[in-house]
Amino acid sequence: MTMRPILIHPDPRLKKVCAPVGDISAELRKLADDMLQTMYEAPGIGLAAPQVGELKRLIVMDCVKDKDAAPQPMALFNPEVTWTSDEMNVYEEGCLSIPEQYADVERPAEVRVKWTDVDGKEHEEQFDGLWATCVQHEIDHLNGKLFIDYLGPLKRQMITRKMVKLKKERARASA
Ligand code: K1U
Ligand code: ZN
Repeated sequence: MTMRPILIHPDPRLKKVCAPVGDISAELRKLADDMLQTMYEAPGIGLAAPQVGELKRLIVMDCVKDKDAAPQPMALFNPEVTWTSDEMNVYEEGCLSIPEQYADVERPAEVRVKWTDVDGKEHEEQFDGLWATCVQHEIDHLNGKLFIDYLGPLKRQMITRKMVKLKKERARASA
């Protein structure tokens, strides 16, 4: 497994609509493994392929927060929301492509999602709690949408300016 660098906002690749994947090849399975390792190392609870520069419809997640509980890694190819609850939920979200910035985002509390797994098997399941928030955040990435797109223009602009500064500092430090 290989750690992949995570793109930082603003980056045009984070604003693109990603392409569906076809048959699940060994190369795609390796990408899913690399993304899971990258997510665990970050650390994070989710990661979408465009965050590592791959414009493909693939997300990974593990929302088990209890360190003593068994990990529950998931890789979802071509995930699609098929149902959303009327009940909404607010969660203070973060994003590995927008480090150290957090904001409340309101989303449906429960969602049903269908996807293809690493073995090419189709699934459809209902998610709630943090899993529901995370799967929606990750599917948004596949459609070029970031959690800051739910905020007002001033807050979004302030966070974007901070990220531009952070990227300049990181570029200077590694030069
Ligand atoms: O997509 C991403 O950028 C990953 C993001 C997922 C996410 C977080 C919160 C709400 C919705 C989606 C993260 O994982 S940010 C880091 C994070 O939440 C976390 C890090 C360490 C321990 C627990 C959580
Ligand atoms: Zn994110």
